[in-house]
Amino acid sequence: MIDSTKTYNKAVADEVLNGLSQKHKSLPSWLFYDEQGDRIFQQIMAMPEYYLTDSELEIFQTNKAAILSVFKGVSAGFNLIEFGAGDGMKTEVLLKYFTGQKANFTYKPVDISASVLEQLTERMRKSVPDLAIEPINKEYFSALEALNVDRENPMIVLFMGANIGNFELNEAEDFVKKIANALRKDDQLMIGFDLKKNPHMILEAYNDKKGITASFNMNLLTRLNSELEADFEPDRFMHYPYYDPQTGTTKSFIVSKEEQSVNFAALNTSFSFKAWEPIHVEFSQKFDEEMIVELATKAGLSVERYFYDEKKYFADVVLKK
Ligand code: AVI
Repeated sequence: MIDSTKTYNKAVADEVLNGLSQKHKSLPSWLFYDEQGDRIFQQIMAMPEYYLTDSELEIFQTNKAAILSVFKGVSAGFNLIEFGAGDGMKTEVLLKYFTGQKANFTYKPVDISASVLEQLTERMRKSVPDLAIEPINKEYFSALEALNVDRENPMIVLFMGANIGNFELNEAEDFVKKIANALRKDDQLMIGFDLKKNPHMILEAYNDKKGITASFNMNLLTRLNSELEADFEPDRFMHYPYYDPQTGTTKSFIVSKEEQSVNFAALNTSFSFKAWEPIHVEFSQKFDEEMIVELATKAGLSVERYFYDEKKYFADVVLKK
C-alpha cells in the first residue's frame, strides 16, 4: 500500500512498482535525468569516448547551408519544432546560421520541463539575439496537435542527438508514426541516428575508463534513495553495458553483486535481488540505412536526404510524407 500522506513523484513510484516486480527487472532510462543526472550527462557528452556529440556537431557545421536549403525546399517560411533539445548546444549552430542567412522561421522548442525550456530560451536569446523563439511547455504530441491548428507555414520537426535510440525498436516505430500522423505533405522530420560501427568503439562510449557513464547509471539508485526513501547501497551494485553487433542494440544494466533486499520506505515495500540479478535500465539502438528506411516506411514516410559526418559514425536524416 502506498502511504498517501507522503509526497513523492507518482510517475517515479509507478515505474519502480511495475519495473522491479517483473521477472526481468527493468526501469526506464528517463529516470536518469534528475538534476545530478543532467549534470553527469553534460560530462558524458564531453568525454572523448562519447563520439556521438562531436559527430552530430560536425554534421551541422559542415552541412548547415545544405540543411537550410532542404528545409526551405518547399516554402520560404517554416516553423522549426524541436523535441528534446537539451542544452541546445548543437541546435545553436543551425539557428545561428539560419538567422544569419535571414531565413524566415520561428524556432519552437518543446519540453515538458519548464526549467529546461527557460534555460534553453535564455541561452538562445543571448547567443542568437535575432532568433524568433516560441518555447512550448507541453508534452510532445499535445504540442504537435496545438501547432496543427490554423497554421500556414510548413513545420519541420527535429528529434536529434540519437534520442530515437533510447526507445525499443517497436516503440521507436510508434513514436515516428505518431509524428508522421501530424505531418502534412510539405512538412519534414529530421532525426539523428547513431550508426552501427566498430563494436569496441560503441561499447566504450557506454563504458568509459573514468567511470562517468557508470556514475550516470548508478545515480538512478541515489535518486530512488532520496525520492522514494529507498536504501540502495550503490557499492553493492555495478554498471554493466553490452553491445550486440547483430541487432545494433546497446543495453545497460545495473547488476546486484550479491543477494540483498532493498526497502522503499515511501512505498511501504521492498524488493529482493538475487546475486548477479540485473535491472535493465537503458536501450541505445544503433542503426544502418536499411533500418532507417524500414522505420520511415513503416511510418508512411520516405527519406529525403541523409547527412553524415566524415567518418559516417552518425546520420541526421530528413524524412517526409
Ligand atoms: C540521450 N541518449 C541519446 C544517450 C545515449 O547515447 O543513448 C544517453 C546515454 N546513456 C549513456 N550514455 C549516454
